[in-house]
Amino acid sequence: MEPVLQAMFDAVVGGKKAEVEARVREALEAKVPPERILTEGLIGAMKEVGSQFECGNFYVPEMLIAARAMQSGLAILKPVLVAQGVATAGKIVIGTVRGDLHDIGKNLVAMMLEGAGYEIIDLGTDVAPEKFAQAVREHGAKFVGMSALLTTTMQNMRSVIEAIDDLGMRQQVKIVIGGAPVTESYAQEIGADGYAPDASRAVALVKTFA
Ligand code: B1M
Repeated sequence: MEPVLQAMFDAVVGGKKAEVEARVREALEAKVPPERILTEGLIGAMKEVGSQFECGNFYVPEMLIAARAMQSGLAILKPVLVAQGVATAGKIVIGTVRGDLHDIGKNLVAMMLEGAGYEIIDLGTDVAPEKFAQAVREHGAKFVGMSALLTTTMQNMRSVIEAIDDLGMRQQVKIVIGGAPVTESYAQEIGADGYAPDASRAVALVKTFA
């Protein structure tokens, strides 16, 4: 890994927001491809944070500070990742499901979809099933994207599909799910239309439904 990416990785793990921002700018100026900045410098560091948490070296505050540092780096990268696509490809209601506060992956998926020309209605985190369903109706969305990072909260994805069905709108939307504990077989089990393991494959999947 280039020194600038290694420095960025270390700064995210250490929760050093200003340092992360400086390294992202430096890497962009040095013409490091944005995809490598994202996957190696930023996402790679969050995986390391998760490992440190699992071994008991990090606690929730360290995880939170690292997440904030990562997000400030992402904010600088966003204009580069998001192409100038005109939002004509359809509306997508997206959110992290009830009980779950993790939003970095969801934000990344939203950002990549926006770059692909979709209009994003981002409901945020800890979103109740009824709120997803109401947003589909209110905005006439063609797609729903759900994210979950906890094995406990991924169960709430099923409730969102039921809530959309209850409002009689299941046939008008394609439902895509993702997040670390989510799998293709889980998507099939709950009746979602598809699963994507990462943000770029989420875009590719949504495009197949166009
Ligand atoms: Co939490 N956390 N966390 N956490 N956290 C995990 C998820 C965990 C795996 C850590 C660990 O133990 N190794 C673990 C879950 C265990 C489990 O359920 N199996 C865990 C835990 C236990 C918890 C708490 C319960 C801790 C506690 O309080 N004791 C608590 C729960 C709070 C809650 O949600 N109710 C908690 C809290 C937090 C923070 C708030 C401190 C913070 C989140 C801050 C934030 O998001 N704003 C946090 C963080 C940062 C993490 C880790 C370290 C990093 C997550 C992340 O941002 N990854 C995480 C460990 C890990 O994942 N290795 C961990 C980077 C991000 C780009 O990846 O979100 O996976 P990810 O998204 C990817 C793909 O999954 C996919 O594309 C993205 C980009 O490639 N994807 C989709 C995601 N959504 C998609 C949707 C799609 C398609 C693809 O379609 C719509």
